[in-house]
Amino acid sequence: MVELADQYKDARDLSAAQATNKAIESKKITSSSTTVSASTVYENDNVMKWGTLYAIDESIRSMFHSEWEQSPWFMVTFKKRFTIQYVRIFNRQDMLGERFHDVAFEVSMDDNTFEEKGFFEGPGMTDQVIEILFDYPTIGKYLRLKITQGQLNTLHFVEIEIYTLE
Ligand SMILES: [Ca+2]
Repeated sequence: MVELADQYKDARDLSAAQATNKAIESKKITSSSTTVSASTVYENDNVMKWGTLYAIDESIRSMFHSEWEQSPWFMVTFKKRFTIQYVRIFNRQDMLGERFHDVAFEVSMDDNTFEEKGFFEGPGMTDQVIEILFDYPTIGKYLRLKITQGQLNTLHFVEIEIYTLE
């Protein structure tokens, strides 16, 4: 695993490489290839306002928001196995971006055994775009984000994008 500063550097290097080298081709997983779930949804499961689908609706005006709990999580289930290259999170836009902290990015083949492949210590900043470059190769069918520190947390962000090698 690399430090955050290195991850940003790597992400920039990656973008530069992609611009000049077509051999490195990453592809965004489309929402039609995924289902999304979470430990909880804010305001007593108010999915119309805070539901998991708002994390993948390609709008930064809508947000997924969990309840307050110790280790809230959000999970993306793919229709098939992918080699995940990096994940981009669009943090909350209006305020309270610091609530996104100590987030483990875990990958699984079977929804049973998860392995941590990236970590964002944070705390995040409001309106921040966070990119987590995964160890290579990271192959999986499930991707889970989970807050791992503290007693009372809520997990929220406006959008998640997952990029894979095909
Ligand atoms: Ca959204």
